[in-house]
Amino acid sequence: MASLRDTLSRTRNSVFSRIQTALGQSDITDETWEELEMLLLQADVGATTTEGLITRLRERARADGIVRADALRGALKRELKALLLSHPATHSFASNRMLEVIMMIGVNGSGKTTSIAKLCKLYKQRGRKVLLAAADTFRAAAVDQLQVWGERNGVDVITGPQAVDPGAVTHDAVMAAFARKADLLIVDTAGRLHTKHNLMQELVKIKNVLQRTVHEAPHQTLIVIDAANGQNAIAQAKGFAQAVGVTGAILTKLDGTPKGGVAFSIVSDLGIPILFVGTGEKIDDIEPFDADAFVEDLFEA
Ligand SMILES: Nc1nc2c(ncn2[C@@H]2O[C@H](COP(=O)(O)OP(=O)(O)O)[C@@H](O)[C@H]2O)c(=O)[nH]1
Ligand SMILES: [Mg+2]
Repeated sequence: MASLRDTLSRTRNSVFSRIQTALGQSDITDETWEELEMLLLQADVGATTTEGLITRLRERARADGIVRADALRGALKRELKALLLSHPATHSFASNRMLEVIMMIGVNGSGKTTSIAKLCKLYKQRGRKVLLAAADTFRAAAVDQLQVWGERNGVDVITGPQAVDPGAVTHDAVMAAFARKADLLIVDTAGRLHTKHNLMQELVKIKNVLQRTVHEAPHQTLIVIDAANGQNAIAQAKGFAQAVGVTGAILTKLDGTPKGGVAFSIVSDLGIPILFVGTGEKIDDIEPFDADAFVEDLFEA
């Protein structure tokens, strides 16, 4: 199982270690701020979030009388942690609900189905009775993929014939969840249709089915974000959030990208917590997001 520290190595080596160097043993000059800004942008922290960070850091430096660049390191770490903790993740592995429903959304290839398999195992290990709904009916392969993961996890997957209305599959899955006394239903959805508008309409339909059939559902709507998509992913996520609302994010593929700084943009620009990070392709390659460890691992030499 890949550790978070290993996973972040590309982001750390390509950007955050250079931030350490930029905040070296010299006095703070305009160049210090410019370089810091450039590096944060390179890590896909995003323009608005970077600007906010720099402003707060400048204020802190002024207030604390910080003149040496290396003295900014601690202040920067504190600001980054505070940013992530502004929307803290709550990991409710236990639930008092008769049936909890998680709806997974995100663009094609972001890692929805893989993340569902990983979550399925995590929740099952914690004693939950999990059922999966294959509501990505657009591609037959997507249904097969979920079924394979379901079998490996010993969990039932509710499917329909191909090209069936995903709302109908969702409805069947809810009924099956009640009948089989499952206490967690995870709904897989499509990430691409003929047009984007159709996709959003389809997601709204799935959500409506859940709202009609289960009290206060969906209890979580998680957007799966491929870290390698960087700032593009933020723009896409805004579209999803507008259509169906989003309560949290799963940040995948941190292992292969220098764009891990997008985590800060997710929390700050989208205003949602990151619940889990994907650290590889295997079933155990997932970790609950820990803001403190994330920032420490980014800077650790
Ligand atoms: N390296 C890495 N690959 C991942 C991760 N999560 C998913 N993938 C890979 O990304 C590809 C697309 O994943 P999939 O779950 O099918 O995406 P979906 O279209 O959103 O359902 C697959 O090859 C996965 O193995 C991750 O955290 N790290
Ligand atoms: Mg999929």
